[in-house]
Amino acid sequence: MARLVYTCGVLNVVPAPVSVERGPAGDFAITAATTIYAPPDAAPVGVYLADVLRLSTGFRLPVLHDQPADFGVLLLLRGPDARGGESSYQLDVTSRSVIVRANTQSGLFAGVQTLRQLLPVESGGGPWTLPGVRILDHPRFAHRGAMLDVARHFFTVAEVKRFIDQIAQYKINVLHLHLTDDQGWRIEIKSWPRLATVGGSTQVGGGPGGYYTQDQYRELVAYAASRYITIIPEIDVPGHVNAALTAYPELNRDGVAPPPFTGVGSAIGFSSLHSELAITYRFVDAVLAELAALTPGEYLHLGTDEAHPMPGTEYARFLKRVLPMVAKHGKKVTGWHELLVADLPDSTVAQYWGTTDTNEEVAQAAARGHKIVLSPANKAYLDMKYDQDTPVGFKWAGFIDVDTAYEWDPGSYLHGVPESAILGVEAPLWSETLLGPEHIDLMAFPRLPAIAELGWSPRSSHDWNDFRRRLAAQGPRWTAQGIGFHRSSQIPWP
Ligand code: TNX
Repeated sequence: MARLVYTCGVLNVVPAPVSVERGPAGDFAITAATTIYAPPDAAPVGVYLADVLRLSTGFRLPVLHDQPADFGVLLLLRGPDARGGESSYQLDVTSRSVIVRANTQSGLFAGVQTLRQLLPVESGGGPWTLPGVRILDHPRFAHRGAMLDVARHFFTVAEVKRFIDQIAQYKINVLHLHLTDDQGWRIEIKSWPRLATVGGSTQVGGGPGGYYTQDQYRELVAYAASRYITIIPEIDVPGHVNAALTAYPELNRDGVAPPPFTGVGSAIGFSSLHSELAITYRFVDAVLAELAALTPGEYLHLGTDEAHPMPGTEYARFLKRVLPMVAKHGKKVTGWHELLVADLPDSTVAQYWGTTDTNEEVAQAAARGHKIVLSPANKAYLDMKYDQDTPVGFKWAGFIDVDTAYEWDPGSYLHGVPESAILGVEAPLWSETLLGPEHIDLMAFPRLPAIAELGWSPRSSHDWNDFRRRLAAQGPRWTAQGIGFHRSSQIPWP
């Protein structure tokens, strides 16, 4: 692993690339006369780069699609270093050109994110010089996720798009949206319209809540896709369903709708569907059918956590009936690791949220061939407070300052779960205490980039002191982007 040290200074790229070498052929200055070449099948990435550079440098650089010159910025969908598979890229900077090579658009996009971080801070006024380097890079894990809970507090389409833009910079490629919970149902289901109109009408603290129409949701899916991010939608069943129960009395055993729930905390896990009611399965199947139709990605997330009122045998019976519905609608299942008690198709992915580094059920599932996404609550939960002074968040899984978020190895974290069983990592941001985007910023930054680095960078690059230094350099970028991050005392912010 080449250290990220460059003779004219130090490169501060997060996540750390696989290898960085000093380029012998000089630095490249972006000026008003620079052109971007992107062949037609790389054009979206070229346009994205031009937009990003317009915002930072003020230059409106043209994106050319015909014969490439050998100068300027070139995005090439051919001739990359073949080592890394999907999302791998090579970035070469010389005094004549900046060339990003990749096999896929998502690889070019990852290279563009690195390129952005080689430039001076957006608000600095230039000159816009890129240091001469050769970078070879590819991800360690396929799934590098962030989760946003839009159920406890609703976030608008614009707020979710803003979050997508933030996380894309750190090569996150999955956005898991927690769309339903006790406090709100946030996605329009046309065959069960009251889920959104009634179930979505409030939130924690009793505010007006909200929901996404299917058109708005499609807009979010498309926006994420334009950043090479796949949305995994979560419908949480059989627990965490109070909002649905308020909308349809017939989903309740006594036929009486409960009042809306706008609280938090100790009441978590109080609601449940009823495994013996036939309507329960019509409801779940209808929701999954519409959700699958809205989802280009492979997975639907079924929640499956904390269904406390439902006895274990019923829980297994419920899942046994519901799992084949997901397959019928052409999707694979992912869910919180509680679902491992059920008999599952091999393709089922379990998301581990426990706070211990041993879990027998997860280890056995990995041995049977299931893939695991790691979101250990005491490391990766972005809704935990940094320390006792953090104004929002919880502390049930402990305080999580940046070192705690960073100092673990997904490949060897869970006893008996080998690296080959790890699909990736995901940082969940639960929103019981988050009142708006300013709280998303505060809790996600700087910890989300720490989890993103664990998902992308090779184990051999793991180094707290080096990470702190690189992370510190992101601070002024966040300020320039209007991200109100937490100025953790562990990081030497400039
Ligand atoms: C646990 S982790 C939950 C969520 C809460 C979160 C708060 C999991 C699958 N369930 O319902 O929002 O804790 O930190």
